[in-house]
Amino acid sequence: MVVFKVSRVQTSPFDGQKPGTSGLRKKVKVFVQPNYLHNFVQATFNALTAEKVRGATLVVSGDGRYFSKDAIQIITKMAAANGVRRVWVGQNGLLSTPAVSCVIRERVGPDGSKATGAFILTASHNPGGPHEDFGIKYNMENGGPAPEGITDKIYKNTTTITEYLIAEDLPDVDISALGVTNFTGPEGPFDVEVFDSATDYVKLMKSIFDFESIRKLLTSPKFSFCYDALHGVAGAYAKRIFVDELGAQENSLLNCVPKEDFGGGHPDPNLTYAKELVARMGLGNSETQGEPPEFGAAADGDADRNMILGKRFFVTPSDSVAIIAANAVEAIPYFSAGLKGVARSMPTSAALDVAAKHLNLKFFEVPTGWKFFGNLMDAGLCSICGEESFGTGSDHIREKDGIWAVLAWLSILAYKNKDKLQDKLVTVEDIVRNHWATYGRHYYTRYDYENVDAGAAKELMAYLVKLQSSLPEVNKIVKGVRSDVSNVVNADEFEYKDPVDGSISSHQGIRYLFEDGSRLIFRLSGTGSEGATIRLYIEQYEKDPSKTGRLSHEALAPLVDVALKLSKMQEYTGRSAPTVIT
Ligand code: G16
Repeated sequence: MVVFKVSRVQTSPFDGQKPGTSGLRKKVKVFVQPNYLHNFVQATFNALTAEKVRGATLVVSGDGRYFSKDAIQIITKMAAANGVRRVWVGQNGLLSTPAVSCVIRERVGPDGSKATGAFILTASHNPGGPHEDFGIKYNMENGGPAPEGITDKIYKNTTTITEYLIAEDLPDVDISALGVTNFTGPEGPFDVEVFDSATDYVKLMKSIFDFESIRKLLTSPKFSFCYDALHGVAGAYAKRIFVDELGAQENSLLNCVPKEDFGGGHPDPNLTYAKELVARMGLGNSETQGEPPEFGAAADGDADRNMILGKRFFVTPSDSVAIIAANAVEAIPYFSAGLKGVARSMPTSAALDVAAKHLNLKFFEVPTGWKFFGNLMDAGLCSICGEESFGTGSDHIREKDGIWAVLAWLSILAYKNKDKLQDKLVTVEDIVRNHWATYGRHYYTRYDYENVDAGAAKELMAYLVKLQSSLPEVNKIVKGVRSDVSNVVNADEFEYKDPVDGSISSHQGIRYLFEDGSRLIFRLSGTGSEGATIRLYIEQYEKDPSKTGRLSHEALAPLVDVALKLSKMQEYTGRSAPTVIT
C-alpha cells in the first residue's frame, strides 16, 4: 500500500477568483498557471466546516472538458492532504452536473459511506479546449451549488491565501478503470473509487418516469426522435437511457461521444449553436434532408441544460417549464400526488405564473442562478422550476437536469398519445398551441451581447438604473420610439428575500414593467469568462387566443425597438446587433 506525505506549499493570491452565477469560469490558460487551481481548491476546503473535509467523502468529476483529467489528479492529492477520507470519481472523470447532484444525494458506497460535497469541473455551455474555458464549482450536501454565504467565503479566502496542502507523492489514479485504490497518509487510510458514471442516475430516472410508456412512444413507427449531446457529457447517458432502456434507434443520437473540446463546437443548446439538430428538425435556413423527426432535443456541455424542439417548431424554455408543470401530475408518476409549488428565475417569462395561478399552486420568482431554487426545494415548497436559459428541473435533485427535461416531454407526449398511437399523433406543436389557447402566450426573446467591454457594460447598466428614477422621462422615450407600446408603470432593480432563510440578494437585474404585462429586463451575465455579456430579455403577454399564433419576432418588434433605444445599446457597446438571439 502506498503511504503518502503531506506538503505545505507557499502560495500567494490571484486576482479575480470570485465564483460567478455558477462557479469559477476562466480560460484554460488562466487555470493552468502554477497554483491557480490549487489556491481555489484550498480556499474552498478552508471555507467548509471541518466535518465536510476531514474524514468526508467527496465527489470529483465533470463534463470531461480539456484540463479535467489533470484537475482531478490535483484535487485528489489536495483532498488526501486535507484529511478527506475518500474521493469518488466517475469513470474517465465524467459525471454530468445533474448526475453529480444525484450521486451526492443517492449513492451509498460499499462501506455505507455517503458524499458530503463535490467539486464539479465544468464551464457548462462555454466551449472547451486548450484555448477555451475551464471551470470549477463546489456543491453541498443537499446536492446543490454552494450558496452565496459559502461562495463569498471562498472568494475571501482566495484573497488572503498563503499556503495549500497537497500529497505530492500520491501516484496518479487510473480514472479509466472501475475500482477502488487504497492509500495511507499520516492520518490513516485514503481511498479513490472510480465508479460507473450512469448507474445511479439511470436508476433515479427510472424511479421518476414511466419508462414503459415512453418506450411504447419511442418504438412506435408514428414517432421519431433525435438527441444531440453536442459532444458534451450527456453522451455518456444518452445511449444508456434513450437506446438501451427506451428502445430509440442508435442513429437518433447526434454528437453523443463526449470530447475534450466538444468537437470544436460551442456546447450551448440553442437555435444558434445546435446547428446540426436545428437543421435536422427543419428549422433554420438550411435545407432539411427528408422529413424531420417529431421530437428533437439537445444538451449543453455538462448536460444540465436542454432545448426542446418539435418538427419545425421551437419550444421556448419559459413555455417548456410551464407546460411541464401543467401536465406533470397526469403524465409523470413522481408528481402523481400533486405539486408542492413551482418557481422560475426573474428574467424567465411569466408563462409559469399564469399556469400556477390556474392550477392554484404556490409560486416563487427567484434571481438567476439555480442555487436559489435549492432552498425552496429543501423546505418542501417547490417541485418544478425553470429558467429562460434552457434550464428545467425538479426536486429530484438540486441542479437543473437536461435529460430529465427530455424525459418529462416524452412522458407528456406518451400520455397525450396513449391508446392513440395508431391515429394522428398529438405533436409537440399541438401541445404548445393548446397550452397557449388555455393560458395565453408569452412572446419572448433574449438578446445577448457577448464579450462587450466591461466598462461600457457597467456604464450602460448604471444609465438604466438612473433612468428609472423618472417614469415620465422613461415613457417620453418609449412613446417617442413606438406610440403603440403601452406605458411603463414600474421600474426597479430586482431584489430577492429568500423566504426560507431570509437572506437578501440585491442588484439582480434591471426591470422595466409595462401596463399590459410586457417586461424589458437587462442583466449582466455571471457566467462569461472574458469581458462582459449583456443580456436583454423581452417579453409580451397575449391573452386573446386569436392572436397567439403570430411569428414571435413580428409580435416583439415594437418592444425590441423600444429596448434598444431606451438602453442606448449601440451608443454604449458599439454593437449594431446582438451576438446571439434566443
Ligand atoms: C448557470 C446558472 C443558471 C443561469 C445560467 C445563466 O447555468 O446555474 O441559473 O441561468 O448560468 O446565467 P447568466 O445569465 O448569469 O450567464 P449554467 O448552465 O451555465 O451552469
